[in-house]
Amino acid sequence: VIRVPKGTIIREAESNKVISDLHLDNQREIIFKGGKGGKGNQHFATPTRQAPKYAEKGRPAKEYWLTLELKMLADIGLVGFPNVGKSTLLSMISNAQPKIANYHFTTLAPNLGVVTNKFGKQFVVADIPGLVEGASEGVGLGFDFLRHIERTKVIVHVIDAAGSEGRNPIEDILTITNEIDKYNPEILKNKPQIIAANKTDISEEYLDELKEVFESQRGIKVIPISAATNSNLQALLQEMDIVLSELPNEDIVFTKEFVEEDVVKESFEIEKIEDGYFAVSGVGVEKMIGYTSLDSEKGFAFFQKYLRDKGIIEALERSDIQEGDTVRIYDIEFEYYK
Ligand SMILES: Nc1nc2c(ncn2[C@@H]2O[C@H](COP(=O)(O)OP(=O)(O)OP(=O)(O)O)[C@@H](O)[C@H]2O)c(=O)[nH]1
Ligand SMILES: [Mg+2]
Repeated sequence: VIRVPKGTIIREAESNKVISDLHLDNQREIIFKGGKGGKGNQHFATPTRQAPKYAEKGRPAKEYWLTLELKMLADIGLVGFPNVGKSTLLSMISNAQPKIANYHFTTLAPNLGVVTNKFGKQFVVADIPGLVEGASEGVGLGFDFLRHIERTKVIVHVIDAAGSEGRNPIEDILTITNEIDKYNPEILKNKPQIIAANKTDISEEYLDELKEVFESQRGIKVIPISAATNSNLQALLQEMDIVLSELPNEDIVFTKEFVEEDVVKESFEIEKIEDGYFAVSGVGVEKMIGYTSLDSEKGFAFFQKYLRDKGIIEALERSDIQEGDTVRIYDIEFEYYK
C-alpha cells in the first residue's frame, strides 16, 4: 500500500496514459492486482491419474512503470511573467505569506492561499511561479509548473500594466497563452480567464489597449489593480467569485485512459533469422515461458493457446512461416505445425 496526497494522478509511464486520478479524500484504489498463485497438481487429478506431474506455476504480478504526478487542487491559478506581482497579490487577498522580491523567479514552487470573501465564502488561489516564453519546452521553470494550471478552474493573468520592466503586457499574455496551448491545447478551451492589470499605481499606460484587445475582442475581463497599494482588489475578488459561482462545483478529474491491452498487445516482435527459422521476443512471451511448464503436454498446449490468443501465431503466418519451420522463443525451440 502506497499513501499519496489527494490530487495524485497515476499514469502508466510508457504510454503516459492515466490509470487513476486520486482526487477524493481517503480514496483507495487497486492499481494492479497481485499475481495469482498457480493451481497445484491436485487440481489436475483425474480418477485415473491421482498424482499428475503437471502443475501450473504461479503467475507473476503485473509489472508496469508508473508515474505519480501531484497536481494542486486550487480554484484559481495566478499566472504571469516573473516579477509582475503574483505573490504580492496572493499575500494581499489570502492568508498566504509568499516570498516577495524584486527579482525574477522569486517563487520556485506554487503557493496556495485561502481567500475568504466578505460573505464568508472561501476559495483557494495558487500563485504559480513565473512562466516565460519556451516554458512548454522546459525553459525557465518549465512545464513542471504548467501542469499545475491544468487543474485550476479559473486562470487569472497577472500583468505589469505599467510595463515597468520595458515589456509589453499585451504580448506577455499572448505569449503565456501560447505556451499553455503548446503544453496542452485543452487547458484554455473551457477555462474562464480574468486579467488582473497590476502595478497601476505606477502607470496605466497599457490599460486602454488591454481592454480593447482582451475585453472587447475576446470577452476576457480586465480589472485594473495595484497589489502593492491594495487598490481595487475587492473588484478582482468579486469577479473571481462570480466566475467561480458560474462553474459547476466539481473538481476537474482526469478520466482513465489506460487499458492493459495497450501494452500487452504490441509486446512481441518476430524476426526471420533465416529461411525456416524464426525468433519471437517480447516481455509477454518471455514471462510466459518463465511460468509455463513446457515439458508437459498440458503446459505446452497452454503455451500454444497463449501464442494464438496474443496473435503471435497469426503474425508468424503473416511472416510466411511454413509447416516444420523452427520457432525460437528465448531459450526454447519448437517446430511449427498448424
Ligand atoms: N509598484 C508596484 N510594485 C508592485 C506591485 N505588485 C508587486 N510589486 C513589486 O514587484 C516586485 C515583484 O513582486 P512579486 O510579487 O514577488 O512578483 P511575482 O510575480 O510573484 O514574481 P516571481 O515570483 O518572480 O514570478 C516586488 O518588488 C513587489 O513589491 C504593484 O502593484 N505596484
Ligand atoms: Mg512570486
